[in-house]
Amino acid sequence: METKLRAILSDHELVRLYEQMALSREFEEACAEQYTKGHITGFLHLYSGQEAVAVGATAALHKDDYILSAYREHAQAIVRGAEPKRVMAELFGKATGLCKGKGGSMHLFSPDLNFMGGYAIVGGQLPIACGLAFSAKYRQEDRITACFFGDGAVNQGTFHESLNWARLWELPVLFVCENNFYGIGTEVHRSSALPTVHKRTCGYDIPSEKVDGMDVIAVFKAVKYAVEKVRETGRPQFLEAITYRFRGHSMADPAKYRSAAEHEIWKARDPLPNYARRLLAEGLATEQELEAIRQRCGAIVQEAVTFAEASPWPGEQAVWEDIYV
Ligand SMILES: Cc1ncc(C[n+]2csc(CCOP(=O)(O)OP(=O)(O)O)c2C)c(N)n1
Ligand SMILES: [Mg+2]
Repeated sequence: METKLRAILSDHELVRLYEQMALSREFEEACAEQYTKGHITGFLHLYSGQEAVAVGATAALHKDDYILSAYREHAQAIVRGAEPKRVMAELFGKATGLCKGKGGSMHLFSPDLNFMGGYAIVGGQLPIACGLAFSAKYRQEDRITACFFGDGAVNQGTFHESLNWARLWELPVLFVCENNFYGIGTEVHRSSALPTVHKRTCGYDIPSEKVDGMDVIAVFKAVKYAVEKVRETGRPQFLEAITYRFRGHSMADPAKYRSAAEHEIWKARDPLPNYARRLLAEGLATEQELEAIRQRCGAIVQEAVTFAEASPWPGEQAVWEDIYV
C-alpha cells in the first residue's frame, strides 16, 4: 500500500509542492506565448511535463546546497527561489533580469540562492559541480552539490570524467539525470549503448537508483534518501529520474519524431493532475483550494510578463560591466 502523504511531509509542505509545480507550468506556458509574440528570442527550451523532478528534488535539498542544471532550467531557478518576474525579464533580455539581461533563457544564475547556473553546453555543468563540491569539502562546509542533466549528457566525456573524479576524490555530489528519452530528436536507444542510464554508474562504483520522475513524492523521497547518503558518506550518489517533456526540444521543434500515441501515454502521467488527485483523496486540499492556487500562479506569471515588458533594456554602458578584463 502507498504511504500516506501526511507521513512524509506537513500539510503545508505537501500543498506547496503542488503550488510550485503549478507555478512552473504556468511560467513555461506563458514563455511559449511570449516567444510566439516575439518578446523572447533565441533558443527557448521548456520544462512542461518534468516539474515533479525540480520540485521534488529541491524540497529535499538544504538552502546551502548548490544546484546546477542544463538549459531547461527556468523552473529549477524559480523553485529554488528566483522571482518569476526577474526570470521573465531575463528571458526578455531586460536590465531587471536575474542576470541583468545578459544570460537569457539558458544561463540563469543566482549565487545568492546557491543556484550556480544553467548551462547550454551539454554536460558542461558536471565538472563544474565537481569543482563546487570539492570547494565545499576543502572548506569543510556542510553542503552538497546537486547536478541535474539530461540523458543526452551521459555520452559526453565530461559525464565519465566527472563521475570518476567525484568517486575517486570522494566529493559530496548528487548527480540527477532527467531521462526524458530524447536528446533533441534522437531517442536514447539510438544514442546510448546502455540506455538504462542508472546502470552506467557501476563503472565508477557510485550507488544509483531509478525514480519515477512524474511523481513529485517519489522524487522527494528518492532525493532525500540520496542526499542523506551523500552527507553521511561524503561520497557521490546518482539518480535517474524517468520523465517526459510535453513540448518539443525547443520552441523551434514541432517534435514530429514522437507519435501521438506516445504523447498520450505520458500526458496521462502528467505530474500535476495526478498529484492533485492524491491531495484531494487524502483530504489535504479541496478542488476550490487547488483552483485558487492555479489562479494565484497565473496572476504571478501575468505580473511577471507585465514587469518584463515594462522593464528597460540594458544601457550601452552595461557592455563594459561584469567582465573579467
Ligand atoms: C557539447 C554540446 N554538444 C551538442 C549540443 C547541441 N545540443 C543542444 S541540446 C542537445 C540535446 C541534449 O539532450 P538532453 O541532455 O537529453 O537534454 P533535454 O533537452 O532532453 O532536456 C544537444 C545535442 C550542445 N549544446 N553541447
Ligand atoms: Mg533528454
